[in-house]
Amino acid sequence: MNTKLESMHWGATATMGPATVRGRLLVFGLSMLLAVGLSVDSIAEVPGVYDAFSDFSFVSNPTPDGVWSYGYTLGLQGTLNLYTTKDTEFSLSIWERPGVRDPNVIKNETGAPILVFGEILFPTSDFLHFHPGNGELSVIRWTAPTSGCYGLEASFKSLRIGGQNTTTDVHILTSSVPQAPPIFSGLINSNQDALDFTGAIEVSAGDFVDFVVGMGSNGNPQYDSTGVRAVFTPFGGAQVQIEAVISDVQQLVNQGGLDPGQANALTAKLQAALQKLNQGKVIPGINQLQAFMNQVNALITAGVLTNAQGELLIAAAEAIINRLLIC
Ligand SMILES: [Ca+2]
Repeated sequence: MNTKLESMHWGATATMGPATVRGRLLVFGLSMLLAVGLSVDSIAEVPGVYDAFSDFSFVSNPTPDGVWSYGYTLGLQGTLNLYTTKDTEFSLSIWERPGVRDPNVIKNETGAPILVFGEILFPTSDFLHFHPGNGELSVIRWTAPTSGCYGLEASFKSLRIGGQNTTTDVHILTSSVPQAPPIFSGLINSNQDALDFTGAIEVSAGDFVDFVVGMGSNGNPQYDSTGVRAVFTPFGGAQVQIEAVISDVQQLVNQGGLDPGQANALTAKLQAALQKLNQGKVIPGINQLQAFMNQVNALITAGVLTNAQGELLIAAAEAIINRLLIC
């Protein structure tokens, strides 16, 4: 057993506790794919999506694109002190302070699960590990590269699968509302406990969102290995625009252009798009909008909708897709 870990209290055992090119170039590429009707489901790197796990950098802190940084504070809203030291114990990629294991931010970059001390499971996807110190909060910071609206999906989860329970407090803070209470706070009090946050967040370029872990209700950082997943997906005002198209469809019913069944079939796709976007899932939302456009085209072909009526709906859906891709 590793003595460094034993002495560092990161929570284990009975002895202690291309640089990704983002933005318009890739947006353009995606638009081209859409234009020729190819599925975009298979695109691994969705433009403008920021994922704490897949974007993790062991090259520099902050990451080379400046979006993610890893550090600690001495209290909620406190000044962020960046971790300056790297270690690779257990084949893990560890950001920490010189000679001090906790607090930290850690990724398993090996592609295979890593089980430490038979108790802490470092997964191969989704969850970075972070751990509080004795009073220090560990922080993963996302700095907004551009202004706009983002869907945020976040989860906190105890990474311990045995032994003593994880007891941590977890938070999401944003600088876009200075000194405001966290937009999310919760307590993890047992192994494999998980807490989820899904919502939309509006930011100006340079604003940050912090994912924070503290030592929890027992005031002790031992056994406090906590996983965090955070995915930002850009969208901008699309929900409001989709609601407007739903109203347009209803208006066509009122005018006698559509029967209620046809309208329901169209509205169902728009509602599904809304649901996906509210979950921060842009590409599935776009797929629903494309299904809506296909159905409108079929209704034009069948003579149910006039060209003018149909093209209005299609233009509205296209505008929403463009906005989703550019925001
Ligand atoms: Ca604790």
